Amino acid sequence: MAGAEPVPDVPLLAGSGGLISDDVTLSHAGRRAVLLTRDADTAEFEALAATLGIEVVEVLRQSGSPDPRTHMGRGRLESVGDELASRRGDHPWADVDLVLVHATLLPRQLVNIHDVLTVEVWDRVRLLLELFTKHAASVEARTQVRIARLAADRLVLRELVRRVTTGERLGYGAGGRHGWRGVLETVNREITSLRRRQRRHASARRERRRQRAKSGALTVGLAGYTNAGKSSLFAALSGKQVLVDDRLFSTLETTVGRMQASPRLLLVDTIGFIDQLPSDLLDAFSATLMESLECDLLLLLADASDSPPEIRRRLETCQRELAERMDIDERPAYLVVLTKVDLLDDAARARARESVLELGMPEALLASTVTGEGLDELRQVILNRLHGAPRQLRLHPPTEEGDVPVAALIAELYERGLPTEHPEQVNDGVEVVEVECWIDAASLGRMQRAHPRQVESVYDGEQG
Ligand SMILES: Nc1nc2c(ncn2[C@@H]2O[C@H](COP(=O)(O)OP(=O)(O)OP(=O)(O)O)[C@@H](O)[C@H]2O)c(=O)[nH]1
Ligand SMILES: [Mg+2]
Repeated sequence: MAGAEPVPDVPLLAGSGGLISDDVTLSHAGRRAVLLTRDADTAEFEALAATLGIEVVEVLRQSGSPDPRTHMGRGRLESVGDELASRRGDHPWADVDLVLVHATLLPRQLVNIHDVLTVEVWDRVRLLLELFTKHAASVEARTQVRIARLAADRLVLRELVRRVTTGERLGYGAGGRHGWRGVLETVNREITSLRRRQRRHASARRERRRQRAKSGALTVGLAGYTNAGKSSLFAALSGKQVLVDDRLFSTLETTVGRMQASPRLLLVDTIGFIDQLPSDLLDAFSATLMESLECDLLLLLADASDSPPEIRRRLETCQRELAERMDIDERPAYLVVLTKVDLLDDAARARARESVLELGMPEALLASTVTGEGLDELRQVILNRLHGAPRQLRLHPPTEEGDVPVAALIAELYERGLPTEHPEQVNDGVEVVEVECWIDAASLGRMQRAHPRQVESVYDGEQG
């Protein structure tokens, strides 16, 4: 505990970080902000802010290389600070109470900028943290977000402690040496206890995954940039309702569902990627993410309605994240799926496909969850990749004690695999029934052992 020391005014700087209370659910909707940037393209950053309901009233650009102390130039910052300090009611910045900086700042830079501007300052990390806090719906996701927030706050606190220790000028009157130290200790303790809780979540998750693998189920993970359409595709293939929204990072937790008509095939929807997601933040979500990435087949999604350079950039981000998270021999086989193709004409589709090939990735499949285009083909390709070609099975009617009716064998086939079409009328007395069915070798073996004489494999694809 910080003891009797007043809790210093960190939250202002830390984007109302984890320090105020256990449960930060501040809404930022309706806030107005000024955006400072050294880059030309701030569209994605502004979209992130808009997702929180924050309006960017002005974008101030400054070219040149970042200042190591303040990122933006000192002079520029001071003029923004003066403008903020002297504004009146009719000023376009009248209601601005937030300055966004389009960069991932060092703690030192964040503190220095705040010293000059004296309003709340968020960099990219802060913005993402707010977004994740808002969207975290499950206990596990909330734990993860809180760890990430505290970890970010801790960096700032360390900087403040360092300043006090080295006797540097202090922008924050409230916290003396003991004040910051006390808060830092509280934060450290809380992180430790949250990490313990998170490890419990992670091991429960691992156990569920182990159980699934043991039952012989195969998993198909969905991955892709945020807003690529993962949850929509998951819902279309599994029939399970999940949150679909045109906002960034709608999904922060992992949902598992069965692929329709293929009971032993599990789909896993999860959090999306974004360029330069701070690794602290993504690390907090690592267990969640890995549940989707450690799969038998990965669907790598890209929004086909993005421009070709944007498609490439986003797919490259996914590739990079995968490479960072998994060794090359652990990485799953994958398919590229271009989503939202209902929004594209033929020429645009061709360009989108071309972008995928340019990255050296395999030919993409096209899909739309709005029109349903491509979904059947996608299901077939998934089944083919996981089970090989469908097998031709011959089901024999019962002849001896212990044998079961052919109808029961068919029911079992639906449970263990997926017949390509439902067999015609079954006459259980006499007739042998031929069925074409996707089924993996292990499941077929189990069936054959359970029903000796009755399940004959006529042609079992290429798996021998
Ligand atoms: N036109 C069109 N829109 C789609 C399609 N699929 C998804 N969308 C829209 O794209 C937006 C994002 O879809 P989601 O399924 O939530 O995307 P996500 O990848 O799960 O997003 P996050 O969880 O936020 O990372 C939503 O507004 C969807 O309605 C599609 O096939 N066609
Ligand atoms: Mg989603």
